[in-house]
Amino acid sequence: MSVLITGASAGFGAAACRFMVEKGFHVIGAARRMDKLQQLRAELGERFLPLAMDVSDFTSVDSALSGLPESFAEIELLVNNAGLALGLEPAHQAQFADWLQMINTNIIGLTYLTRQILPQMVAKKRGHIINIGSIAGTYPYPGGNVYGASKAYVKQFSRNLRADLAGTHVRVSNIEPGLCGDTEFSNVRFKGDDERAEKLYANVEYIRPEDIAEMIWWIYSRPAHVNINSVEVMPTAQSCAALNVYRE
Ligand code: NDP
Ligand code: 8X3
Repeated sequence: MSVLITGASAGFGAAACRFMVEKGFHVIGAARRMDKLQQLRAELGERFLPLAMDVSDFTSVDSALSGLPESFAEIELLVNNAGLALGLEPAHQAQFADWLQMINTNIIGLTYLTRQILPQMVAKKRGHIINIGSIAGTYPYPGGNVYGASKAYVKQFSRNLRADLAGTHVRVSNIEPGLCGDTEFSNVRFKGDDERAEKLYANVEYIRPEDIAEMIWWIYSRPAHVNINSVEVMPTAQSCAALNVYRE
């Protein structure tokens, strides 16, 4: 019995791998950067399997899944965490290539991996898929355009999976975090402008990857008859502002 966590080379994914290995699981950590995953392997030992996988590439996903060692092959929990935001420009100025990469990763990648893993869960009548959505999937903000839309997909896909999986005992949950620091999220979004990324977290008690890792564990470790559909979580310092009115 194993746990497969995508986006394991940084942020939430790496923290979740640490947490689940500590809880005694065999954990597969998937990402594109194998050097980062190998570092995690050195830290976590043989209960951690580093797996090179680009979730946006079907061939990469298929070949990664095909060679799993026996002790990792039976996946009990899939954490669809790999994802990214690129840019914060308004829609008419955004790079279309950025939009495509977000769609291919946050939507297509998550959907393909889910489709590949689900049959083994349904056949065993057990399993759990935890998707990592975002508050951006619910609350629009300037520059959130395709990123927010991709997370709205994750929200509705999660709900529809619940509908399809009725009676299979397979659980599906969606975690929707707000501002979380100590990850590479904003460094990636701002394409290496680390100063801009850093400013976003200045003087804010943000959520940390370990908080999300603990949430994953909590959701998974509820009794089998309890399905946490979704968890929306923000730092206490973050809340909703009034709707914008533009005045000429
Ligand atoms: P990080 O940038 O720290 O981590 C993202 C991870 O996704 C990396 O391990 C990266 O690995 C992996 N990844 C990106 N693209 C691919 C791909 N094509 N194939 C495989 N792996 C990929 O970000 P976070 O930990 O903050 O974010 C994790 C998830 O949480 C994302 O889905 C994000 O949208 C979501 N989220 C983040 C929030 C935040 O404020 N930080 C808030 C709400 C949601 P590699 O580059 O090695 O492939
Ligand atoms: C990440 C949170 O608010 O930057 O999903 O979109 S936010």
